[in-house]
Amino acid sequence: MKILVTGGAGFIGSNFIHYILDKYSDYNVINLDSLTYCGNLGNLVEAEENPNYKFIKGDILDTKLVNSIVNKNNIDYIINFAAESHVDRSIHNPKIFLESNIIGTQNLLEVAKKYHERGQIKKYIQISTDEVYGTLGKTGYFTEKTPLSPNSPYSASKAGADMIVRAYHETFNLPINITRCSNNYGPYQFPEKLIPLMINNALDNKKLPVYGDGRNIRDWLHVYDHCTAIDLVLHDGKIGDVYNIGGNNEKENIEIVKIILKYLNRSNDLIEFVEDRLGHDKRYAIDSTKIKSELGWKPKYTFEKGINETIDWYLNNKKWLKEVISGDYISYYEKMH
Ligand code: NAD
Ligand code: TDX
Repeated sequence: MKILVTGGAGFIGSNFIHYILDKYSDYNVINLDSLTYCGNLGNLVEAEENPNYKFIKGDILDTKLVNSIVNKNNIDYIINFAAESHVDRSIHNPKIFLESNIIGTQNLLEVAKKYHERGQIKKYIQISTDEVYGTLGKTGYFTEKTPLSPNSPYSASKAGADMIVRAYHETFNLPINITRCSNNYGPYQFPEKLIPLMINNALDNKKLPVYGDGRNIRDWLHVYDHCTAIDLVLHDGKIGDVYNIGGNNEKENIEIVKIILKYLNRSNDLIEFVEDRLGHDKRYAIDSTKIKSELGWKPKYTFEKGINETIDWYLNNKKWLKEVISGDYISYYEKMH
């Protein structure tokens, strides 16, 4: 297989590249990433030494570049991780979300379509999110049949992307899959997201900003388990289908923050309740029956094991953390908090 991974210098994409290179010694991976504020080649140090891996700096909006990469490297699978991914940033500056997430996706689809018609591209996979379904009340789960009802500019842009992926399948017979995963955590996550932000602040004895009353619920999955699910969809996913991925680990944000503080032996006094996020979705919960029963997916991590390992990872990778929180991160953090 020759796989074009886009957005592979980000959190999930880099974990996926490590996973694929470790598992399949005969697969080639090309990583196309424009290295935005959260794209980081420091996530891929080991991959750089692997002859089956190549990095290309560039934008998924650059049609000519994407076209030439697919052509020259005989790419047969495209997996699109590239996106603006942070809800808070989408509230402050929505436009770039529409550009990268929707137009960028359409650009990749157009190239995929061209090379599918030539018999080269076998499948296009869109990495989407449970946030496209909107928000849940106290009960119920998102299934693949739940209507899309996104609430933030981020989730609206991801839903728009999903719709255009679906349209390329329905209209042009492009072989596609869409995966919709719940909140990921694990190594290499940029510390603007809840878990690494709280770990980083606790280590620095800084206040931990909890939005609203801290009772919003997310369904957490270790990034490794997301990677194993994408691997199954890549090989066995039924053409045209959507697969939900989630770990049945529903937690209130405040619970997570307290778990982190306890593990790091810091006081709950560091918690600071701050103004709520605009349009803050109350609860996400994924029904992953389909991927479990059709593709045999089974997550490996319990939340307890995953979060402890993740906190240890950040403790053992202070140099990585220090590098990503220098520069732009400081001005972003000061603006937001
Ligand atoms: P991330 O922000 O850590 O990484 C995104 C990567 O995409 C970065 O390396 C960035 O440089 C790159 N990128 C952004 N715009 C680009 C462009 N126009 N051209 C080329 N590269 C570009 O995000 P992540 O958390 O790793 O998420 C990856 C994907 O998974 C996203 O599509 C996101 O919507 C989806 N997702 C994330 C989660 C989660 O919990 N993090 C859950 C479900 C789905
Ligand atoms: O400082 C904070 N304080 C806080 O209370 C931050 C950054 C977050 N929160 C809350 C907001 C959410 O309820 O924690 C929860 C998780 O927030 P994020 O880490 O920003 O994730 P979320 O908004 O749930 O979106 C994530 O999961 C789905 C990813 O960022 C998306 O890319 C993915 O699609």
